[in-house]
Amino acid sequence: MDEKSRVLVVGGTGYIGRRIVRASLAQGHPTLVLMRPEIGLDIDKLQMLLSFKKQGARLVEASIDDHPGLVAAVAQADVVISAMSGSHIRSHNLLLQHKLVEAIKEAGNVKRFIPSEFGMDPLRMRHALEPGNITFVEKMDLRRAIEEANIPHTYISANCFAAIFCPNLCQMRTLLPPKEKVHVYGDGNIKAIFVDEDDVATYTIKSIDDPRTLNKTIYLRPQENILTQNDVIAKWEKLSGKVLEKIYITADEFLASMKDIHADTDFANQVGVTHYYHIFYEGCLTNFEIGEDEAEATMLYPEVQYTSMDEYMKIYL
Ligand code: NDP
Ligand code: GO6
Repeated sequence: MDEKSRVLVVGGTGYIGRRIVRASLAQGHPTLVLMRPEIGLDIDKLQMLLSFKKQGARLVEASIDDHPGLVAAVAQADVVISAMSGSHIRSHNLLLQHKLVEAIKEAGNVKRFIPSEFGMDPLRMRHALEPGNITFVEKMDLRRAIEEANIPHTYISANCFAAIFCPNLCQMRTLLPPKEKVHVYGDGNIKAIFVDEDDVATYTIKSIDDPRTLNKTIYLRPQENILTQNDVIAKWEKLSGKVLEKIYITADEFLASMKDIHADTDFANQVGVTHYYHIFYEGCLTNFEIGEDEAEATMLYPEVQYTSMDEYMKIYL
C-alpha cells in the first residue's frame, strides 16, 4: 500500500483521542476529526479542533445521533478510530459507539475500525468484580456488534496510561507523587505495564494499515516498562533522592475501602478500586502469555523509540 489510509478520529479532543489525531498527522495520514455540533460554548474543545485543522486535519461536522451525517463522515475514511470516553464516566457512551458501528456497517467502505478500548483486555476480564466489570461487559458487547457485522478491526490493549498510574506511584485520587507515605498493594511485587500516552497513539496508528494486526488484539508491552509497584517507587525514590514510608495494604483491606466510597456520587472511584485490585493484586496485565492469534506492539514496530518511566517521571521532579 503506497497511499496512506485516510483516518477518521471520533472523540478526537479527548485525553487519548487528541494524541491519536497528532500521531495520525505525524505519520502522514490524511486525518479527519469528527466535530460534534454539541460543542456549544466549550472554547477549549473548539480551539483544539482548530489547532488540528492548522496542523492539516480536516474537521467533519456530525452528531453521533445524526445517522445520515455519521454515515457521510465515515464514508470519507478508510480507517475509523474511536477514542470515546469510558462508560463508567458517562454511562451512555457505549451506546453511542454502537451508533458508530451502525454507521460503519451502512457505509460499508471502512477497511479497519479501532473501537475505544485502550486498556485491560476485556476478553480476559470476564471474572472482573462489580462495579468495575461494567467497563469490560460493555466493551465486549461492542466487540460482538463489530464481529457480527464483519467489520475489519483491531483491538488495542494499552495497559496503564502513564500519567494516571505512574508518577503518583499507583496511588488513587491523586496524579502527583506522594511526599511522605505511599500505600503499597500487597507486597508490591505484582508486575504491571505502563505506557506513555503518546506511545499508545503512535503504536495505534502504526497498526491500522498492517495486515498482521487485522482482526487481532495488539498488546502494548514495552519491555522496560513492565514494572512492579515497588520498581516504580524505587525509581521515584532514586530520582527524588527521598525515601518514602511504605504502608502495606492487604487485598481484603483494599477491597473493603470500597465501603467508604459513596457509590452514587463517586462511582468512578468505586470502579477504580476494582480495576486497581485486578491490576495490582491479581496481576491481570501480565499473568498471561500473548497468544498465537494476537501480537505485541514493540515486536511489530521495533523502530518506535518508546518512553521509559524514568524519563517520564523526571518531569515531575
Ligand atoms: P475522555 O473522557 O477524554 O473522552 C473522549 C471523548 O469522548 C470526548 O473528547 C468526546 O469526544 C467523547 N464523548 C464524551 N461524551 C460524549 C457524548 N455524550 N457524546 C459524544 N461523544 C462524547 O476519554 P479517555 O481518553 O479518557 O478514554 C478513551 C478510552 O481510553 C476509553 O475506552 C477508556 O476506557 C480508556 N482509558 C484507558 C486508560 C488506561 O490507563 N489504560 C485510562 C483512561 C481511559 P469529542 O472530542 O468529539 O468531544
Ligand atoms: C482507568 C482511576 C484513577 C480511577 C484501564 C480513580 C479502563 C482500563 C488499565 O479513568 O478505573 O486516581 O486499564 O481515583 O481498561 C481510571 C480508570 C483510573 C481513570 C480505571 C482505566 C484503566 C480504564 C484514579 C482514581 C489516579
